[in-house]
Amino acid sequence: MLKFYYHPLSPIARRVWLAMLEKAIAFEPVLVDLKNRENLKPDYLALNPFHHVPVMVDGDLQILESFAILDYLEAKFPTPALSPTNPAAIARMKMVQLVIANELMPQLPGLVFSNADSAQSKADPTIPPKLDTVLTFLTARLGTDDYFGGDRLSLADVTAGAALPLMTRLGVNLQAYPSLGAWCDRLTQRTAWQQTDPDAASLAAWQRWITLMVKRQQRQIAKA
Ligand SMILES: N[C@@H](CCC(=O)N[C@@H](CS)C(=O)NCC(=O)O)C(=O)O
Repeated sequence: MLKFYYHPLSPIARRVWLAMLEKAIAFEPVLVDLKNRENLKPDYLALNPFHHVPVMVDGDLQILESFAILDYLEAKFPTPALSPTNPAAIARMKMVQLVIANELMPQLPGLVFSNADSAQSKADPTIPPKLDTVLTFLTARLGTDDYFGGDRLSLADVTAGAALPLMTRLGVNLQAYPSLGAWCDRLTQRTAWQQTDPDAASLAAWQRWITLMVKRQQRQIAKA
């Protein structure tokens, strides 16, 4: 059986988790305790020398990098399809996936940090300009469709959907992006999202931990 090394609060591991649930793939979950640095132990470093989750093990095959895992799952378990076959549609899907990875995710620690005292309050409607650029791009990509690929869920929704609904829980207000807000609501009604959504206490604990990490990093940069 597939072995899935993950942490329940990792939005990157959640991409893989969501895809497996949507495809009804059987897997054995292995929780990697990032807070207690289990990912720095030699056994885990042998699986992923970059000490990240997720990792997928299928027999002799060890796969790191969430997008490599998603592509493997799609090739091995093609039904139900989470990837289109039309070249332009594939390009549009990959574009959203990579914008999430390269433009949105680097903003997450800063959002966690700046909203550390107001998680879930949604009190502050201010969207930083860099985040606005991503949300405007995603709004344009979605258009009037239900999903990024049209009327069917794809890896673009899985990737964006592992991050954006979480960001709204951390205080990002999507009021100015109503179609994205409706898309978030559509996803969070799905069983896979409900099964993987962190509870409020775990989210708050994770937020405190990320805040500590960001502060530690800032102190190290100031010392250097
Ligand atoms: N490019 C990697 C990034 C994975 C990643 O950054 N995972 C984070 C959790 S969201 C992690 O494991 N952080 C712990 C660490 O780096 O020590 C992927 O897509 O799989």
